[in-house]
Amino acid sequence: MPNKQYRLMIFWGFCALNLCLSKEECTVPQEDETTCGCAATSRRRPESIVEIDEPDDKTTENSLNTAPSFKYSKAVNIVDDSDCTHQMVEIPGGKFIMGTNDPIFHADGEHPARWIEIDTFYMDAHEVSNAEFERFVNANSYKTEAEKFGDSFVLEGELSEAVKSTIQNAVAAAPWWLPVKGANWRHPEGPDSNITDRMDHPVVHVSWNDAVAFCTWMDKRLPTEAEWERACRAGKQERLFSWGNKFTPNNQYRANIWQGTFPKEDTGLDGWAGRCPVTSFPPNGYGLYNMLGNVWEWTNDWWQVSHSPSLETNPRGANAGEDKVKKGGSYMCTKGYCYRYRCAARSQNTPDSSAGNLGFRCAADKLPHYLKKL
Ligand SMILES: [Ca+2]
Ligand SMILES: [Ca+2]
Repeated sequence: MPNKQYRLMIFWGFCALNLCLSKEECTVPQEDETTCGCAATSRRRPESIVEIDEPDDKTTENSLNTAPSFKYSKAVNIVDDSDCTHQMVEIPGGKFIMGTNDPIFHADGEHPARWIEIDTFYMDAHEVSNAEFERFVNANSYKTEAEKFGDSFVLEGELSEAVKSTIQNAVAAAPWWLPVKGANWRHPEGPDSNITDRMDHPVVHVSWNDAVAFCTWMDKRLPTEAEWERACRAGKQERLFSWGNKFTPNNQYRANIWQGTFPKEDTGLDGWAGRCPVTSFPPNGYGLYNMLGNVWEWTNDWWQVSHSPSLETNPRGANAGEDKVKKGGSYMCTKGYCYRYRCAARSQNTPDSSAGNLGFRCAADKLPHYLKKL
């Protein structure tokens, strides 16, 4: 029943907003760096995995979300198979400026600012949740790539000491990422974790291939990078964020990122240390939640870093490549490490890669028959 779904979304949003607003401006590290490890969690780059010389300091403060979280039982969040909570928003077609002439990361190909023309399309109002992904898995007996490979990348600080002690390798460019056996969407922080109380959180440890399978089953598809950026900008021209250029207007957080010293401690000043429910924080001008922050989102495009400055209509990225584009940054981003929670920012991973800060949302040319217009 769409009404029931809509009420559920409003309820999530209301609860989350109460917790997330009225926080102080975050203090951001000023370190200038470009290798935050955003793109380091790739399966097909085995040279990026190195042996850990010595066990890390066991006194490292665990930055797991220890704040009280909203409790939602599975039963509350699982609806009939005929029901789909994943509402979509109509994104108006037209011209907009994609990219920026003031790139933070030149190597990422954030530039140049160029005019793009996009047809009207539909975008999921929020990141795909665990509840939604579970319905897909149950209906199709689907196994994610992380489950087939047997592991996925998890932030070290989120692991229990027991799991951490079993790990011998780390990502060379970003040693806070550990390949963890048994980490997958049901066990996002390793085999001794679960999602029972986080069914309204974004699904993570899903590869691009998993995301495509889900969207296809939902009679949807992944957005192109241009569509994603159009949706992120929500009609605002040449702004850093969906809402403007100030990250915390009126001292209110609009996105879930990291506060504190990365990767040691996430103070959760924005209300969340770790991932948050998919309808937390105010939506952007198009009604889309968490386009920036919370989890990175896969797009359909192959990665490329040079772009034509000329007007393009419905661009679809490179014809082929090794990596797919992901957008929006995640709860692990800070200004000093991975200042990529900006609409123009981008990063990449191989299509079979997965990590604890990488999810997705779907797009569609037409509203699927089972959804009603918001
Ligand atoms: Ca946060
Ligand atoms: Ca996001």
